[in-house]
Amino acid sequence: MDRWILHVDMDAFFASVEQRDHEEYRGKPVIVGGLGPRGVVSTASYEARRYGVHSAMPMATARRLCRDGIFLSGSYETYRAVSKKVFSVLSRFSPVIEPLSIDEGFLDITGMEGLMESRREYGLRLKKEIFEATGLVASVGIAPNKFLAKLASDLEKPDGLVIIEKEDIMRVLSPLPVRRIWGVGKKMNERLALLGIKTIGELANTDIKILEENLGTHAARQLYELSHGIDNRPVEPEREVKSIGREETFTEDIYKREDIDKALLYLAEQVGWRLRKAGTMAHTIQLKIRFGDFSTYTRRKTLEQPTAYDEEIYETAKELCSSVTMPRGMGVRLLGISGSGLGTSSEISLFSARDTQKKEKLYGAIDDLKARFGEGIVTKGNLIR
Ligand code: TTP
Ligand code: MG
Repeated sequence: MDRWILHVDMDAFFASVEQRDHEEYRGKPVIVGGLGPRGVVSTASYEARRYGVHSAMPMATARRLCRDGIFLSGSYETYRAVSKKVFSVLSRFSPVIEPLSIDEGFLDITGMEGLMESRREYGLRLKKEIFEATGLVASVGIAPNKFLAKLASDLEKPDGLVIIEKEDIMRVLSPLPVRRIWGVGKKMNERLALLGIKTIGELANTDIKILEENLGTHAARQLYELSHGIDNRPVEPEREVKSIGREETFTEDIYKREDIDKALLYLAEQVGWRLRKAGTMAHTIQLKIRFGDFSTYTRRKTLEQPTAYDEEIYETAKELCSSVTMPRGMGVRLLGISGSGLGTSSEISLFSARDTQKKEKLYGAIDDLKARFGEGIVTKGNLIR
């Protein structure tokens, strides 16, 4: 049976929620992100994108480009609640859903032809039901695989619905820049440019041997397949993300306990922020430590209750760290913290609801600050205690 995959991605998600909730923002350039001196843009409404504002841009640049913009720090708790509603609509459309982030996911709709008049009808209905449930607009792509479905949902954003039929694959792919291939980042883009390959069509027409020689077998084969629109990855409901982590190699090895603790706190805050951003919590905390001689140790601890809270992650990491014996006279070259055994917060808030609520409030405030001052500026322990 032919596979059919649907990818759905909300349009200008955070900004659209703000416009939905504040009539006075509608039709105006709305920019959500860190409002402090080092803040970055999380997202911008399509009105703001016309001024050249986009995600990950320094807020200062956005302010310069869009003087009349509405600048907001946003509210993560609200976005997460909306996200839940979106996914509950999705669950009515397929039993096989792979969430990719707070506002996008894949649905395997293979063999569901019986349930719909056409694939277009299916896509339209899904968009309509999302709108009815949330008041927000989504873009949808439907194609024979994940790569093409994700690409399709982006082709006519906002309010897009693009279906890529088998016979259209190469016509759609060929003119697109290689950057549009999922997984081709800046570096790969540059390496391909050195080979004179700019478009997906050019990549598809390049001898696989040349690719293998220049990019390594693994990457070459993968790119070759994707450039021909081939992608056999299944939609994997369980395997959303297995772990969320962050590590740091220091420019100079660190020796002092105090500096190690500081680094651990920084990492814990980053991991906590990322967990909360993904709307999840971790049951197991892992510490990785590498010394000056490159010897590397990992230690893990499974907590009684999952966490997305900075100080719990920090305390656990500190405990794990003290269980590693420092080789004499050796400094620490790298530290890493990650959380695994992830669960959605809805499963998790069943535990000690009261405690969780209190903490969620506090962390809502911390995340607001982070959004305002940028992820880089950490609130440090002061706020937590
Ligand atoms: P995206 O789906 O990448 O962006 P978007 O929904 O705002 O816009 P588009 O119409 O292009 O899909 O990300 C979803 C949300 O995740 C976004 O609204 C804000 C958040 N986000 C960040 O906080 N930082 C980022 O760098 C990106 C890309 C997204
Ligand atoms: Mg989106």
